Order: sequence, then structure tokens, then C-alpha cells
Amino acid sequence: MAVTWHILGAGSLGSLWAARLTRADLSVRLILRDEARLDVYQAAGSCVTLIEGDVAQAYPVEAQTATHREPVERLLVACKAYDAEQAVAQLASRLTPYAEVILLQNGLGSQDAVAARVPHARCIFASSTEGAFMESDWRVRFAGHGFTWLGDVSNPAAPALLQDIRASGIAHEWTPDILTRLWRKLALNCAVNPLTVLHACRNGGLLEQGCEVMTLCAELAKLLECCGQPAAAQGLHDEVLRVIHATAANYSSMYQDVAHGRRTEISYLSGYACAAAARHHCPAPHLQQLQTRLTTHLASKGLRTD
Ligand code: NAD
Ligand code: KPL
Repeated sequence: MAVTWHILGAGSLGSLWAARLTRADLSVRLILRDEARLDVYQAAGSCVTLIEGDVAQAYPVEAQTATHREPVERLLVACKAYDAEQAVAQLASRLTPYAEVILLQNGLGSQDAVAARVPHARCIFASSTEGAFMESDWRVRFAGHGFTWLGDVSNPAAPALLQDIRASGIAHEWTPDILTRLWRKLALNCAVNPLTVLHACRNGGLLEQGCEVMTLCAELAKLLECCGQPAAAQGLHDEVLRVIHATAANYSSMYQDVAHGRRTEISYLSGYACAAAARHHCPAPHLQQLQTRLTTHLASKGLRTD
């Protein structure tokens, strides 16, 4: 029998997944923040609109809040890293004994925090290079096709939910090395995102900061080795340069968060890397200095530094 997908967070990725799962005739429920948001959603027609190029298609998706009583067997957590633990905690009592929880958060730290809150659930970590943003409430633009890796650090067996993901046309792969993927992406984000904020530039602008990027990559590669992630360290600098070239015209996600006055995921990116460096007694002076410059910059803009 088909398992219902509950999607926690109707932002960019949550809406993108909700639309594609619904398009594949799967049963989907959005979990919204509170009754007020639910009222707004229902008044707008209870639909999520997916926009690709100049085509917009609305998909009817049922919604509810965390206080609903329906059991949750399959949960996609699509909140920001800093909201994930609390958001999942609100649902813990609804999770069935063999529930599966997919964590889409960028960076590291939030996944372990969530897993500790729901020890009986199977937590599947994901790392995605897809790009989406909300054009307005309940209208998501699929801005960049990408790939999503999924894996379970404590159980290499592929779960049945992959069939639904395949049926939904979501490019993905099950991997036994999800931690390597997450660490690699974290290092990439640490080398690019803070510098784009501090130099107020597009990713391509970092081509003029070659020395700083190279020094950071060398430190990050050492850190990955200290943290038992040598595979994630391989060729890091080359990949960072490749990504900078390939996304030269783009603004990084952290740049965009700061530009829009939104809280960043700094604690789960460079903050997490600095804490790991301290824990492993791995010298990372440039990374620490970058973190100090970044938190000072965020504070000067009135933004949270955690
Ligand atoms: P988003 O801010 O667009 O969406 C998050 C949603 O979660 C918001 O609508 C928010 O209201 C909701 N939310 C927060 N707490 C909640 C709660 N307790 N109950 C219900 N809803 C709650 O964020 P996003 O861009 O979709 O990013 C989600 C995660 O995916 C982040 O960690 C991000 O770094 C990662 N990611 C995003 C993209 C992208 O292109 N957007 C790509 C790769 C990875
Ligand atoms: O993932 C990214 C982001 O902007 O968050 C890239 C494009 C790789 C830059 O770090």
C-alpha cells in the first residue's frame, strides 16, 4: 500500500518535493507552521504551484499542522538547519515505530540533533545540488536541476521510498558515503559562501581572491583529514575552482540570505567546521578568522550570528 509523505516546511525545497511527488500520484501532506498559515494556504486554494521556465503548474496538496493526529510513517524535513530539530520534536509523538525521516538540510550538525530527538526513526541524510526559490507564497521556481544523494550512516540497505523518488523524476542516488558527500559540500560552502558575503560579490568574483580561496581550501582539506574524511578532502581546491567557474554569475545562498536580511545557516557551515577543528585540535587559523569576520559582518547588519 502507498505510504503517505509528510513534508515538514512548505518553503523552496519542501514545495518542490511536494509538487513532484503529487505529480507522480503519490499521497502528500504539507505540515505548516501553525493554524494561521494553514488558513492562508486553504484560502489560497490548497495548491502548490511549480514553475519551470515559463510553465507554471498547480498541484493540489493537502496540508495540516503538527497538532494533527495522523500517524507519520515517512517524513521529509525541509526546514532550514536551525529549525529542523525543534520542528521534528513537535512531530515526534506522531512518528510510527518504523518511521523514515529524510533530512534535506545543508551543512552538518542538524542531522545528528534531529536523530537524537527521534531515536526510533530511521534517519536518512540527504545532500542536494538542486536549486529552488519561492516566487511568492505557495509558488516555487525550480531554478537549477541538480542531484540528490541519500544515505543512512547506520544502515546501508536501500529503503523502499527510493521507488517513490524515482517515480517522481527526482535525480538521485543511494550512497553508503553520505557523510563524505555532506562533508565535501560543507567544505565547498565554507570556501565559497562566507567570502562572497565579505567581498560582496558573485561566486565568480572570488577568482580575484585566488590566494584566500587556496589557503582556505588547504586548511579545510587538512580539517577533513583530521575528522576522518580523507575522501572528502581529495582535490578540494580544484573542485572549488570548478564550482566558482561554473556558477560565476550566481550569488551564493549565504550572500542571498544576507542580502534579503534572512538568518544564515552559518552555525551548520563554517561554525560547524570551526567547532570540529577545535574538537580535533586541528589548526585552522584562516577559517577561524573568516568566521570572526563573518559574524562581525552579520552582527553589523543586525543579523543573527548563530
Ligand atoms: P526555506 O526557508 O525556503 O523553507 C523552509 C520552510 O520551513 C519555511 O517555509 C519555514 O516557514 C518552514 N518551517 C520552519 N520551521 C517550521 C515548523 N516548525 N513547522 C513547519 N514549517 C516550518 O528553505 P529551503 O531553501 O527550502 O531550504 C531548506 C534546507 O535545504 C536548508 O538547509 C537549505 O540549505 C537546503 N537546501 C536548499 C536548496 C534550495 O535551492 N532552496 C538547495 C539545497 C539545499
Ligand atoms: O552550494 C552553493 C551555495 O550557494 O550554497 C554553491 C553554489 C556551491 C556555492 O557554495
